[in-house]
Amino acid sequence: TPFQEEKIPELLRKHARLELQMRNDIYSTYHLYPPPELSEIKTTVVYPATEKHLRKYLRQEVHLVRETWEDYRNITLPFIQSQSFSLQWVYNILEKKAEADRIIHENPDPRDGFVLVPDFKWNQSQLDDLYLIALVHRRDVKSLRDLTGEHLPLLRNILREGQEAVAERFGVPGSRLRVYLHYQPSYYHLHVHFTALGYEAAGSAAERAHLLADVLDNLALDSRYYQRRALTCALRADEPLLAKFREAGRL
Ligand code: M7G
Repeated sequence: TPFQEEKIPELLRKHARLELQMRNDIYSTYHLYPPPELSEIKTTVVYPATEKHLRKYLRQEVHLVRETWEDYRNITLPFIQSQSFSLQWVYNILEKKAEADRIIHENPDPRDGFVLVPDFKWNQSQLDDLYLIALVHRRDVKSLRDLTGEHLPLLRNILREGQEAVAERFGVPGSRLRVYLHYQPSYYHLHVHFTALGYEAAGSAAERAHLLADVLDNLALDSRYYQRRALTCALRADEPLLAKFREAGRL
């Protein structure tokens, strides 16, 4: 986890063991062994893990695919319907069976409402790597691809209420937040990522992140925008979906 600023002096002062590597003029390098309370490693355990989980966390080359709407219908959709990660953890949050005490904000409307919780990648100890996710209540929207003008009220609620809730709880204004969707996501239940602007979270790069404010504008211009245009997806070399694109001669 990122160091908390006020702890840095402690690292260099009394508790830590320092072993000099080299010194030259005003420069020196050390091996530093921080005391246990300053050497936390945030750990996520997936147990039992499926083969798909193992693949998700293994280092792999990534390839870009341009997915047209026809590709989505003929290749991606049948694939995600046949094998995607279980959404049980999402339903547990929506039904308050898990993480209920962590909810930052909820709009309970079944159609246009959502729940905002800290992402499990964030330990909430410091704002540098602030990361929350908004999970929509409705269960019929898989991803960016399904969005139409019909979803504008829902998306506007997420952007406005999400920003307000983060400002109120964490003191981070909307202008300091990156609010975006992933395409492709790992979990096909619509959700929106909220990260600190200064934090380059995995998945915030141009080939995967779609800013919610831009998505709103695109849908306001053309209700079927995301059923008309091609979308770029970054697929891992070992991902069966990439093999499907290859088989179809799309790569
Ligand atoms: P994604 O875009 O579907 O995929 O985002 P990614 O994991 O490849 O980015 C799902 C988001 O939900 C990620 O940011 C995950 O860290 C987060 N997440 C996943 N799980 C299983 C949980 C969970 O159980 N609790 C919480 N709070 N967040 C989770």
